[in-house]
Amino acid sequence: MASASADKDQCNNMTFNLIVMGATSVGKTSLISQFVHGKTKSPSADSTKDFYSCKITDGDLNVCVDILDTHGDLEFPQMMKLAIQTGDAFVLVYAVDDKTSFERVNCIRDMVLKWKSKEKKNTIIIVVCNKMDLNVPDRSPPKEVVEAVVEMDWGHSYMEITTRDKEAVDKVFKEVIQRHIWSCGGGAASGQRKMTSPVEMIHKLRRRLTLKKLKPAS
Ligand SMILES: Nc1nc2c(ncn2[C@@H]2O[C@H](COP(=O)(O)OP(=O)(O)O)[C@@H](O)[C@H]2O)c(=O)[nH]1
Ligand SMILES: [Mg+2]
Repeated sequence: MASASADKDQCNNMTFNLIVMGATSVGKTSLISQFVHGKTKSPSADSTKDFYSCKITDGDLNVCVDILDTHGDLEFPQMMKLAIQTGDAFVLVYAVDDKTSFERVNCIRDMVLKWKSKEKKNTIIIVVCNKMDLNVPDRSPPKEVVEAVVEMDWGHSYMEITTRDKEAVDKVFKEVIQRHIWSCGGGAASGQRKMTSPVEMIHKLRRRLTLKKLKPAS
């Protein structure tokens, strides 16, 4: 389904930016790694890489996806804002054994809606509950509550996975792609392409802000 090194010329149908967000250690990097490389790499082995380009084929469609792997708490609000504003779709991840990580998803969603207010209708958000292999008894919040909040109150897709299951991981990305295709409503057929790649901007901003942070106050 996915090929990691996308040749953008082959993406005759569309290109879009997908941002994966959530608290630290919920499995964001593992999710992307499983999708792109077919295995959950040791995150430390790949800690410097946070941007992936891949091509997804769905039927006749070749969709190029630029995936941004964010760090648990984006260090600077400006970076968080930039990441959100450049994203077309968002996968918000929480872990079934970490109650506060669902609260984090709630906060991130609020920020996404705030900073993408002009295109609210087209903003795709998928909420993913990860680490289902842990079989956590007495989940908090309970599954029924999460499903009701995410699907009925918020109107987003909700999926439960373990990043160790490639098939389940692929389904998450397939859902994103399908929602994107629907939201484009004919963009694919007309060969619509998005040319901007914001990831370099985010890297630059991150470097600039890190330098600023390191600079002693005068
Ligand atoms: N049990 C379990 N552990 C997972 C799963 N996905 C990721 N992890 C582990 O959770 C830890 C954090 O994963 P990582 O992908 O670095 O999380 P990130 O900080 O959100 O990028 C690592 O030790 C992973 O091996 C999962 O589905 N099940
Ligand atoms: Mg990570």
